[in-house]
Amino acid sequence: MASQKKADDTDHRHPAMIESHKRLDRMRDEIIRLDLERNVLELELYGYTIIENVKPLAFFDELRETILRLGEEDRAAGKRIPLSGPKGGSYLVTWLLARDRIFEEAVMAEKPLALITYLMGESCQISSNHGHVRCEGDPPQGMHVDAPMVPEPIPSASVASNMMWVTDDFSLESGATLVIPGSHKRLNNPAPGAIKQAIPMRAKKGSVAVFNGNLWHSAGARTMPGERVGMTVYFNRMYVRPQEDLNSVISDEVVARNPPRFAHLIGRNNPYPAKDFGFFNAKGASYFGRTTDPRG
Ligand SMILES: O=C(O)CCC(=O)C(=O)O
Ligand SMILES: [Fe+2]
Repeated sequence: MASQKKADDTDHRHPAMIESHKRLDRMRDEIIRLDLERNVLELELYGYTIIENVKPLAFFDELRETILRLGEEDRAAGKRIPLSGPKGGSYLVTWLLARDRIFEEAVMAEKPLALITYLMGESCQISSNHGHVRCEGDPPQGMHVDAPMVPEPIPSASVASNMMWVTDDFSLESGATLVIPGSHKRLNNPAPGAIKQAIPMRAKKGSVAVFNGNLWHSAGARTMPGERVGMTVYFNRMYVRPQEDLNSVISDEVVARNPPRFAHLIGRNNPYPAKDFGFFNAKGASYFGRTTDPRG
């Protein structure tokens, strides 16, 4: 194990380095405990992987219904966020984690979170939690990486990565996310026309896809009636600004009813931006220390 000290006392590592090696050990132990070795290989080779049966189907039904209900609330309040221009039906439902308790359970689901941790280290945080409702007739989204504002070459240790919760079967016709396997190694933005090389991320309802933010991808066009509902939990490294400032809207009561990592994930431990430099959040500052691992 990386963190193990030698018995003969020849170990001169800095305490922060030992801590960072312990983080590697925890990551390895989790991947093995949860049987995710194949998924890690797929993340390396393809840039994405699909975990099936992450929760009972009833949980996915409830997620879907809740996203549609909140989307309806947005529409009634005149605040719905269209995804496909004024005539299109597709839309985004934002701030989910702050709007219903079911999303707390989703973001803490062990297997997808272990894979996100593998990609970005245990210090990563949630950037946003969105419902993506895609309707028949809208064009596919433009091919992109989930690293907005990051200049090329995009760092190979991804600054952001994503989970896609599959609350409707994903197929070409239903509007599955389109991906170009292996493109996460290119470390740049997709070239025009790249979509021709893409394949749909086929997945059964009840699955969660985890993908490297450097992967070239887009939402596909739905060509059948009805709505494709998917839910992203989008993560970023501690030094990246999140899309949603969840820390400022989630109460202490919600933090207290969740596992300790929840607080970190929503940004409670982040020392930045500082209100008062007399105070540094000790938990967050522990990640200032030296490490050999690009995850931090
Ligand atoms: O809805 C999808 O399938 C993908 C959405 C996406 O990649 C995004 O909004 O960044
Ligand atoms: Fe994306």
